[in-house]
Amino acid sequence: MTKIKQILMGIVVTTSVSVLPNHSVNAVSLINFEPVDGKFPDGSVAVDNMPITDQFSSLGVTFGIDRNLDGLPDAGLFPILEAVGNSDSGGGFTSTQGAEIADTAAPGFEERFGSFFLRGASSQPNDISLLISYTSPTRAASGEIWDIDGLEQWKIQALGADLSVIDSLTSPLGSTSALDSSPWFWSFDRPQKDIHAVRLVHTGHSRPVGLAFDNFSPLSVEGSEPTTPVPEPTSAIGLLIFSAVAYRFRKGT
Ligand SMILES: [Ca+2]
Ligand SMILES: [Ca+2]
Ligand SMILES: [Ca+2]
Ligand SMILES: [Ca+2]
Repeated sequence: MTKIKQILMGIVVTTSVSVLPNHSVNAVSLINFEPVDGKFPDGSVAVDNMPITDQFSSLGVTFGIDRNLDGLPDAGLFPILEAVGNSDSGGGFTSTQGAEIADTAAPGFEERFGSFFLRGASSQPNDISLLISYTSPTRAASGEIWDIDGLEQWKIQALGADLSVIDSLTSPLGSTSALDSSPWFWSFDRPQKDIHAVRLVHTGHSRPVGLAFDNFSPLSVEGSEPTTPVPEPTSAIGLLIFSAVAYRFRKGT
């Protein structure tokens, strides 16, 4: 075996072996703001009106408010955990389901909404600019804004490494959609992991205005995850190259 062939074989074998175990794709995680046994992943007890910051940092994301739109969380401003239902004066949105009931999902959406969601720091437009910052950039994400009605409209922005906008989605205008007390699903699915933060900005003319945010999938588009691990195409390519080189070597060419 010539030296070059030995090196080439080594490279191909290394490539194949290192690629093969990487078929587990993204971990499936969904932040629906529903505590497990009353608690969030950091061990804190979930209660109505509590500020949400780093309770989900074990999943690689932290929550803040970006009032000045610089891509960084503003000191002292936090989104708020809100209990479904009209239990206190600090609420998220007004539902017109039957009567003026606060924070209540439309019929058929109750289970999807659960018991908690995320609202803004106040009902002023700048105070509901939710910012989700990543520890490591992601390729994809999805989530829901609930109860887009009246003059409400949103932009969902993906921020890059320098915290400038690299991708943007626009919600329907409230008055032209049927989203009262129900979710509007949005998602980013990009070719590479270049999303360093996601920001929600209210661009409509509703005053005052509320944010109702739920079912955030930080690392993938919810529902797109394969249920069984499948080998990546690169594994097959690696094996093909390996086979070809091995065949050529065996033939002594
Ligand atoms: Ca800011
Ligand atoms: Ca409530
Ligand atoms: Ca409340
Ligand atoms: Ca929920």
